[in-house]
Amino acid sequence: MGETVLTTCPRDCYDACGIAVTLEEGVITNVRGDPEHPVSRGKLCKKCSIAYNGVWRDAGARLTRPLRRTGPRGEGSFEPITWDEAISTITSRLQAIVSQHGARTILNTHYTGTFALIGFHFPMRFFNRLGATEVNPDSICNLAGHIALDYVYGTSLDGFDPRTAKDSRCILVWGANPSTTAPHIEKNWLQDSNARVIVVDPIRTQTAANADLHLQLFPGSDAALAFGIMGVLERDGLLDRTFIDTYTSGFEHLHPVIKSFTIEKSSELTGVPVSQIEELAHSYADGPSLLWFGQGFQRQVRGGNAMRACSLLPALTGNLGKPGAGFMYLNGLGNRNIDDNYLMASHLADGDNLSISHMDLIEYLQDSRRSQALFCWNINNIASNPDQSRLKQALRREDLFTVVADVFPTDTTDYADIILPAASFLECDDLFASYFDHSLSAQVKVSEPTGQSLCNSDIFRRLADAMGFQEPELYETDHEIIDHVLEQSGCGENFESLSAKGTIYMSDEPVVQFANLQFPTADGLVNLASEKAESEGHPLVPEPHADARPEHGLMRLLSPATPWLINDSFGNDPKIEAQLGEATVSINSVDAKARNISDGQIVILQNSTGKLTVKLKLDDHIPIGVALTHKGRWPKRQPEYANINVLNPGLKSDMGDSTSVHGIEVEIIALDQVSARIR
Ligand SMILES: Nc1nc2c(c(=O)[nH]1)N[C@H]1C(S)=C(S)[C@@H](COP(=O)(O)OP(=O)(O)OC[C@H]3O[C@@H](n4cnc5c(=O)[nH]c(N)nc54)[C@H](O)[C@@H]3O)O[C@H]1N2
Ligand SMILES: Nc1nc2c(c(=O)[nH]1)N[C@H]1C(S)=C(S)[C@@H](COP(=O)(O)OP(=O)(O)OC[C@H]3O[C@@H](n4cnc5c(=O)[nH]c(N)nc54)[C@H](O)[C@@H]3O)O[C@H]1N2
Ligand code: SF4
Ligand SMILES: [Mo]
Repeated sequence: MGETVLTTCPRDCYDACGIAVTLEEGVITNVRGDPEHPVSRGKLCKKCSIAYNGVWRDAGARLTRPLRRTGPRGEGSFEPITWDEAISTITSRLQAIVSQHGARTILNTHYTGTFALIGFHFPMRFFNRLGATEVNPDSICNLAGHIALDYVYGTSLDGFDPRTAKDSRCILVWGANPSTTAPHIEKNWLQDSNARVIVVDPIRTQTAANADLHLQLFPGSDAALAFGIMGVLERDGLLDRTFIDTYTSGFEHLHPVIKSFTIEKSSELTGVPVSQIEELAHSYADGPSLLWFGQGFQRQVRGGNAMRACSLLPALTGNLGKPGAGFMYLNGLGNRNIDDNYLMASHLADGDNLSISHMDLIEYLQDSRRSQALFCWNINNIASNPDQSRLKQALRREDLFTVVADVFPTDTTDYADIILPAASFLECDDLFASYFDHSLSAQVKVSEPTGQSLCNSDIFRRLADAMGFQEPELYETDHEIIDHVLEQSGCGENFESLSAKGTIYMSDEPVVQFANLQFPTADGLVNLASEKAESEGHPLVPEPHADARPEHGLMRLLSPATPWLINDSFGNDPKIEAQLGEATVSINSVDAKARNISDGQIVILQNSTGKLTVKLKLDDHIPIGVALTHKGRWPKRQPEYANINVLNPGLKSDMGDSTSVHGIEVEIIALDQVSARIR
């Protein structure tokens, strides 16, 4: 009989599944779900069952040694070097850059390759000390929504405890697609609940299809829908006046906007029938109701305004501060009494460290006065960032020194001067804190790092040492950090006891969100109107906005998650690639007919940013004017060396200069029509 070790999946996923790894004589033979884990209940998602027993355990597919580039940037020609050579090459170059150009010209890009606490945060200690410019990680994902919620509630990271759903009569899922992005939560929580489930999404996702009611609005019209709902609440006497008077401020500014916007206008702008807007308003007001804000709907040009408008609903209906009520965007570390400033040693930054948006990365890379070096770790920028062709071009700059740390040889590592091999989550001890609930889990090392790969923290300890940095925070060991975090959290576990359990909850009973009805805003109330927002260039109250529909035959292109990939991770697993098949775009047959294209045909998606060849699929559940594809393929494994981000102009949303990737517009043309044009 083999040995079983419990650990946790550290991907950027709501589920945070418990994993049981089986070993025979110290060798991993199987990676599967932990039967005792409350979310995964013995099963991993299909992508992880394949990849964790496939490419993640295939030493031949991994980066196993530090590498130095030998050919042109992007070509992928490298030679192995020792860690000492790699570290000394990097530090001598960084030291020269710091003295000649300043540390700010070193750009630090990173995101959620691993979302484990140390693997995600510890390298920031090095960059904070260095004084590098951070490319704000959330600006490629969810920053607009964070800022919006902050204006209204003073926090975006204090979400509901999902266990409170046992007291809910209604669960409203707004712009999230758990059937894909949180498959176990969809099955074991959402479908399992007795509450009425309502979904707001332009796509008839499986979550929407399973729901009791699906409002299929046009992308970018969420604020108009939210104001339509507010109109019904007002008209039908469903506003909770006592709650509004006691716990909110600014209603006098909001009320005229609600009154001046009609439900019919909301229906016209969103494409949602009046009856459905009324039905949603009545079900939601008849709480207790939960509201789950996904990250999809704020990736729009006015995504911040949309989040702000939707986030008024809990306060206007008194769906706060009681069991079964509340909202959730993301649950932050504070719910576990964990301080991310400690994890990142934020105090090592001298207060002057620059932060820029991913939407501005290319502009910085094109300017040698603003960028001399680029670090990429926990991120595959070429696959996930906007404006892929221009990004590749920018990375070819001869005098830009690029260092990439990854587990696999990605498109981005192909552009590195030095590649550093990172160990996988199966090879490092760490902790994991779910962003959907209030749990805390152990990530347990089950095997030695493959080849010469190192955990992220070890890589940056070595770099700090070679740079001659003295601060003790840079050398705190993983186990010292784990012990400190567990103690601060007050969970009563040490790493050994937590590892034996896998996952624990911080309390036995569900936590009531905002139980004391005090909000961390300036006045302690829910800010229906926000002077802070106004002082930062936004309207005092959110607006009932809807984006203009695309014109001149263009279509709105959405590229959310696929069930087969997690961002761009797993895009190199052959079995997963076989499941994905060739890249497709799905549209309504009405749109296909108007363009004289048919199911299965090869088409070109194009706009002023780029073009991509894909196969057409017809799906009459997709609204007219909308096209659906998915994110995450590895460009270099595609026939045109490009994925969907080759079409992404990188427009900024209204808050935080954040991504508006779901605001892309494209023309769709049949391949033979294109060649006819060329001839
Ligand atoms: N078109 C389009 N583009 C999008 C989106 C979209 O919806 N549509 N979504 C956006 C969103 S929401 C996000 S969050 C971003 C995500 O974009 P990324 O952060 O680039 O995606 P990931 O796949 O999470 O992780 C990136 C890399 O981390 C590596 N990695 C894994 N574990 C480790 C580790 O322990 N150490 C190191 N050093 N590396 C590791 C993986 O191998 C992978 O190459 O993409 C964005 N891009
Ligand atoms: N399988 C899988 N799981 C993942 C990921 C993955 O790549 N694959 N990525 C992870 C990451 S990084 C993140 S950020 C989360 C995100 O997970 P979610 O919060 O679920 O967000 P998305 O899947 O990006 O988009 C959710 C939905 O938003 C819809 N949407 C797009 N535009 C609009 C709009 O204007 N209004 C409304 N109401 N809806 C709109 C899309 O149709 C989509 O169904 O998922 C995580 N989980
Ligand atoms: S990616 Fe998500 S669903 Fe899949 S095993 Fe990891 S945590 Fe679970
Ligand atoms: Mo994300």
